[in-house]
Amino acid sequence: MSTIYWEEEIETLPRVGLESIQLKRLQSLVARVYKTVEPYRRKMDVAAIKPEDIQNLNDLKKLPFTVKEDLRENYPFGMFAMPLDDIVRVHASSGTTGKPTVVGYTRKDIDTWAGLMARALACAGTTSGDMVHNAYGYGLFTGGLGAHYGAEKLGATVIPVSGGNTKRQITIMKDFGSTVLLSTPSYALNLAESIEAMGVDPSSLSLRVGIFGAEPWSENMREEVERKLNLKAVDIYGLSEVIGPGVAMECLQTKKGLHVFEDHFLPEIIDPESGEVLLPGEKGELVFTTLTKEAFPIIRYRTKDISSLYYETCECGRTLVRMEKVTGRSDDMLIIRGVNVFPSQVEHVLMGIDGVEPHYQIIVEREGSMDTMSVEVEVSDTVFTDKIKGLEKLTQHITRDIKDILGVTCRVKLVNPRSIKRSEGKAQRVIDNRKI
Ligand code: DLL
Repeated sequence: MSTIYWEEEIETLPRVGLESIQLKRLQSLVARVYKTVEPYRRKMDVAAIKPEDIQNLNDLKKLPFTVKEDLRENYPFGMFAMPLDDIVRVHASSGTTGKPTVVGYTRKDIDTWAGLMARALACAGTTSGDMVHNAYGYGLFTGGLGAHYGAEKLGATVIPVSGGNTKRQITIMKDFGSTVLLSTPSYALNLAESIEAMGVDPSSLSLRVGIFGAEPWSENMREEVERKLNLKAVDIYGLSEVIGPGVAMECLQTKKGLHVFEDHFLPEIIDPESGEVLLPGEKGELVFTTLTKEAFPIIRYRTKDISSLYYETCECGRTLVRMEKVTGRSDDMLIIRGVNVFPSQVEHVLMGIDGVEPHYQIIVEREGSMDTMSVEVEVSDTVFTDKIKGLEKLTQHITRDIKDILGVTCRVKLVNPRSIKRSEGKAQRVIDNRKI
């Protein structure tokens, strides 16, 4: 398979060249932010760091971290580095608590972002000949418009279908001949299920590639979607605070780790407890510094996403560092009677068991001083018509595998096919009823 590049020179640049670009951009960013964004200046003054102290890339770690709380305190526009007059668009992501996080873009930022999304699409093998079915939500969420502008820049034909209205999506897919599907992985499954229910043969569709992201998904989930939709599924990562989708992208060649577009976003992995920078290959929290954004630059933003970085050159020829697929967030991690559990681990176990559908929900309760975890899992139609004995056996099988692999005892409840609410965007996997 030959590699399709959007910006071959930069994507394959030897590391020395790349690092020299990064340093220049970092120095100019820090100088600008110190001058124009009061909350950064205050933090740097407290840490006694001046822009001139950034002499090499290693000096990045002298700079204070930025956390979601900083954005909340300066809501809505207090961390913008440009006057509102120069801002041509805002997006926002809804937090679990209180106010949304607001981010802004200048005209140049929008153009940079479109270029990065075009690069991401090309990384997944998309060309100007593709019919891009964009089922990421349009609106304040960065997914829809972010992907849209990138696909247009690439010269592909975009279908701005957004999320929801699933039946109509399938008709469009069939009639327009969609070749590339963009959606959350949970919505891709929802689509797959409806395709089956409508009696459409997935191989009669023209889908070739699925570009899925915005939420964690396991390798087993990848196999499931690839099989059900008859396409190759690749992972796309990003977050509003950094730019939106198009921060890192898996290549179609290897589907092993996501290339970070590090000429624009400098990644670090830190120990979430101590804040210390970890070595390549070590797992920890991802931290990003933007190098080129005008309106909303961000320095050492703690994403809470868990990953690791590795620098080996990829078979696809790209020299850009790869990040391991994000399997969870430090704040998604459930601690059940002292055991750390990520929803994606539960998903991985479930997807490996026959008769279980990829629809599940984890419910956490506190009984007295004890935390309990229940997993509600949908079973397939064939299993559901089985005798009670078969269902009991399946329940025991799931309970045992979760215990063996995750080390935690949970209650498993099998539920009717199609009874768990389907996602149209990001799926809600965990219901935490603990009042702590
Ligand atoms: O989800 C941006 C995006 C849109 C990415 C479309 C990919 C595709 P936010 O709504 O700000 O932005 O949410 C960002 O979603 O910190 C991760 O926890 C999670 N996330 C995003 N991509 C992935 C992924 C968009 N590929 C938050 N795997 C991030 C796992 C992901 N988690």
